[in-house]
Formats: sequence, structure tokens, C-alpha cells
Amino acid sequence: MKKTLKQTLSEKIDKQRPRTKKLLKEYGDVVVDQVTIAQVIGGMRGIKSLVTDISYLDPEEGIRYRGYTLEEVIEGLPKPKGGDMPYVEGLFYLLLTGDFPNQEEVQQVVDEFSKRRIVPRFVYDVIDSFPTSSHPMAIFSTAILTLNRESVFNRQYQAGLSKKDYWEATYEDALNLLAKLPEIAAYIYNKLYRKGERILSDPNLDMGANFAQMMGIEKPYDDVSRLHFIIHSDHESGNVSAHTGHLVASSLSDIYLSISAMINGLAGPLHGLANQEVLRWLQEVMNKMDNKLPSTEEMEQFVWNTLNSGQVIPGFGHAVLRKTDPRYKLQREFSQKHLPDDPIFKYADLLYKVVPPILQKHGKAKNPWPNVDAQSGVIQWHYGVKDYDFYTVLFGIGRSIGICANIIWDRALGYPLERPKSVTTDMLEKIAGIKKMAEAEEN
Ligand code: AMX
Repeated sequence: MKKTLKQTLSEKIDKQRPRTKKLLKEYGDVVVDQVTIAQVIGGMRGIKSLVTDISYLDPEEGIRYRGYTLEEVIEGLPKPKGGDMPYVEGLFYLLLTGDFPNQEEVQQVVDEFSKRRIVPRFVYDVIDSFPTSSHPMAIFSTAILTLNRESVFNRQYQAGLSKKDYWEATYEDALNLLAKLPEIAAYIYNKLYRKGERILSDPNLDMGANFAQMMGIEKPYDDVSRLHFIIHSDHESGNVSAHTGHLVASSLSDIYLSISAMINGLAGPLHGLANQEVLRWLQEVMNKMDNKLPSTEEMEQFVWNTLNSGQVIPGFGHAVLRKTDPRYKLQREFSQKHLPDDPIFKYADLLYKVVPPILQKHGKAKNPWPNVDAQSGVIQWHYGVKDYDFYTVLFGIGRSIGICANIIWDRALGYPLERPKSVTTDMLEKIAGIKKMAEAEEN
């Protein structure tokens, strides 16, 4: 009998613990980074102050999961019969262990998810009580929060759980939650946009295919879902959603509290909500153009109008990346293969040509290139998911996979409560060696 994911993970944790312990005990005083005033005021950009082995974001190359590029991940993970995209469950295995699972190992995880997928009735009752005009991210976050009652970690913690075993209870919570997220998301979709008409899940399907089944969308939407969940799963630890998840979990809040919080961070227009903003922006242009494809000059004018009215161009720019996002590229390749004649794809592709030189000329954005959100909604729209408020929920399912993996490891390695230090403006002025503004004006 093959080892289970939990057994494999347990061995990896035993090997990793002494590395972290040694760094902390023997090299704890070694300086990693210096901090400037610009970084303190500027949202801590670039300060090396978090640790994760699950993914690393290179500004030029983009994301690597466990050292592998997205192309390598998609190439190396097992795929379901008839699918071009790998099992999402296999990605979870890779993120947790650093190893590519074989078919048997991935099947074990698929079975685990299938067993744990049933959502308690009280969660559906909470979802049902939301007005239909609510944003799906608010409902999604609340539904996850509601599950907190089920937490294995909380139960065991109350009973006196040893610190070294925190990760095991967290692992159980993570699997229980991840297995339910597609069910919850599809239920929210059907409530808001299909008058509550519900398509039940199929326990024999993998996560991607099952989600397509519950959304009632034909192939290749199963592959669309797999690709979507995989490429959105992790982007190292400093982005708003990952950082929020880690921060909240650092107080030993359970997975449900932590993932609900990270979903709230993801719901901001500068982060995950940008994918719905892209579609909203494109739709406005389409309406003004009477659905005709604008010329390059006309599109340039739309972009300048947005910039001149003090707004950002959604789907472009990034806090870390300085090149076109590989997640964007993968989705563009998928679109070129499956939906080359789709009108919205043509619009989005025209933007790819038009926006970067304009942002360079505009001179503000450090990165003029498209990010993941410039393409993801385009694919969803093509396959009939036109209620773009919902797109960030899809992002949230994917992102939960990476953050759950991170929180399990946080607990395994005993990362402490997060608590950076703040300073006052007076203190910064003193550090800078300048007089306070008021004093300077008086003199
Ligand atoms: N359009 C117009 N202006 C932009 C811009 C864009 N796409 N991207 C950055 N800028 C502006 C910023 O607003 C900022 O202006 P300010 O000096 O007046 O405040 C200036 O350029 C410098 O910003 P930056 O250092 O390049 O970016 P940042 O690290 O502060 O922010 C991000 C990064 C993503 C929030 C920003 O590029 C942006 O707002 N992009 C549009 C929204 C978007 O696509 N978000 C999704 C990102 C990916 C994700 O998390 N899902």
C-alpha cells in the first residue's frame, strides 16, 4: 500500500524542522534585509520578512511552485483521462510535499476530497439568507466562516493539543475545507444567477470536472477550472490574500477563520477583484463601440480616458512582477487554442498591444505588463459565466489551496504569532534627520 499524502508530509516535516531550528538558534542574528522609509510608508514593498518554501515569485520570470515553473507543473502533474490539464488535487500534493505525485497518489487525494465534500445544511441556510444583491465574495467569505464550527483544530486545541501536532489537525481542517469550496461556490452561483436551480456534484469526478458538472458547463470547462485553480493557487507570501491568511492563522485562528479573512483581502479591486474589473471595463468599451472591435487608435483613446480620469487600468501592473505574468501567458495560449475568434478575447488581445506602451508613457506604473486578471475573465465569459462579480470567487477557490498548504507548514514549523513593529511620523522624521514640518514653517 502506497503511503498517504499525510504520511509523506509527516516525513517531510520531520526533515524540515531541524533546518528551521538550526537557522533560528545558530544564525538568528544574521541580517537579511534593510528597511527604508519608502518601504515603511509604502506598504512594506520588497522587504524580505516572510518565509515559505511553497512558491517563489521572481520579478522577471514569474511564479515557481516548489521550484517548478507553471509549464513544468502542468507538464509534470498527472492528468485525468481525456483532460489536457492536470488534477488540482495533484497540485495540492505538490505544494505540500515538493514531489510530483503519481496516478495512484493523486487518486488517493481525489478520493479524500470526494469523501469530505458534503457541506452541512446550516451553511446553505446562511447562504440562502443573503439578499441576492449581495456580492458573491461576501457570501463566500461568510459561508467559509460559518464552517468554523466544524474545526478539528479547535476541538483538539480545547482538549489540550501538543504544539508539535498542530499541523495534523490543521491538515484535517484544510482538506475538509478545500473539498467543500467548489460545492459552496457553485451553490452561490446558482443562487445568485440561476434562481437557485442546483446541479448536484458527482463523487466520482475530480475537483475540476466536478466543478464544471455543478456549473452545468460542458467540456473543456473541466480543463478551464483545473487551469484556473492551479494558476491562482499561490504567489508567495507577501500578497494581500496570502499574507492575510498567514497573519490570521498566526494567532492560531483555525483554517476557516483564516481563509475567510484572506478571501476578504482578495475581494479588493487592487487584488483579486481586478478580474471582474477587467470585464466591466471591456464591456463598457464594447457598449460604446456597439460591439465593433475598436481600431488601435480608438482603444488607445479609451485607455487614456481611464488614466486621465485618475483610475487604474485593471489587469495591468504588479507589485512584484516586472514582465508579462506567466499566468496571463498560459491563459492567452489557452484562448488562442480554444477561443481565437471570441470577440472579448480580441478586445483583451488588443489591450495587450495597446496598454503597455501607454503605461510606459504615462510614467507611473513600475510594471506596464498584464497580470493574471487581464485574461481569466475572458475565458470564463466565453464558456457562459458572464456574471463577472463571480470571477473572484473562482480565484478564491484556487488561492485557498496554496494558503492552506502554507498554513499547514506554518503550524508544522512552529512559526510564531506575527507582530511587526510600527513607528510614528515623528520618529521617521527623526530617523531622516529632518525637522518636523510645523517647526520648519515657524523658523
Ligand atoms: N494603471 C494605472 N496606473 C497604475 C497601474 C495601472 N494598471 N498600475 C500601477 N499604477 C500606478 C499606481 O496607481 C501608482 O500611482 P500613484 O503613484 O499615483 O499612487 C504608481 O503607478 C506606482 O504603482 P506601482 O508601484 O507600479 O504598483 P503598486 O505596487 O503600488 O500596485 C497594483 C500594484 C497591482 C495594485 C497596480 O499595478 C494596479 O493598481 N493595477 C491595476 C489593478 C490590478 O490589475 N490588480 C491585480 C493585480 C494582480 C492581483 O493581485 N490579482
